[in-house]
Amino acid sequence: MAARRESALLIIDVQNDFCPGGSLAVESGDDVIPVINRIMPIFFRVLATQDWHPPDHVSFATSHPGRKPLDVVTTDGIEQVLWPDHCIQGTRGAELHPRLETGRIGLLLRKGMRPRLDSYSGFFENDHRTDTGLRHYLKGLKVRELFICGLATDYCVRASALDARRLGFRVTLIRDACRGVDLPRGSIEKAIAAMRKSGVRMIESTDVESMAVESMA
Ligand code: VGL
Ligand code: ZN
Repeated sequence: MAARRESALLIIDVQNDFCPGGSLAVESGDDVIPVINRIMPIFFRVLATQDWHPPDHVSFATSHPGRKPLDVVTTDGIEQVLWPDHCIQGTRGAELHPRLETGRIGLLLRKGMRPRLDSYSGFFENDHRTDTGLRHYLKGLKVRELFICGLATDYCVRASALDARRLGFRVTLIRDACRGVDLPRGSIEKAIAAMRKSGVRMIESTDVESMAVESMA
């Protein structure tokens, strides 16, 4: 149940660069903000991630002469989709969106900080080995269930949800509190299917609200 101490809300990458006007804008990305603000108070714990890249990051097309955004390269044996420069440490684009209420965020975890290694997931970087520490934090607090929301459904939300399942958490995706890039086309749908297959439950934010009412009744 949503209000239990063993469950937490994990907000992925609600940053200016992923919202309209940003350098890697997700269509209607900012529509998730009022939804997330509304459900945050229901949760005993709220955590958030922040994509936080150095200026010459491996995921930027500009770091690979002759390449353009959405090209795929292999670096150090890892397939890397190339993106426009985004979420550069210390820039306005990297800040959490100003309308996102941050008062109840207990942990803000930055990821993607290594110049040559990207990190979509909040748990492991894209080598699937380098640990961000998030699982130890959650384990230490006896969190067993995660409700996940944010940007982008087909990249960082997907990777975080799949890793959380692999690590044994119960995982629920709050669908109307997520938006995706959908590049290449169809990738949101594919991401939803992959998450479902791994055992991620799909709900809407109104379901969270009614669960909380039930649990307090
Ligand atoms: C993301 C692409 C590149 C995301 C981050 O937050 O989903 N996508 N960096
Ligand atoms: Zn990134």
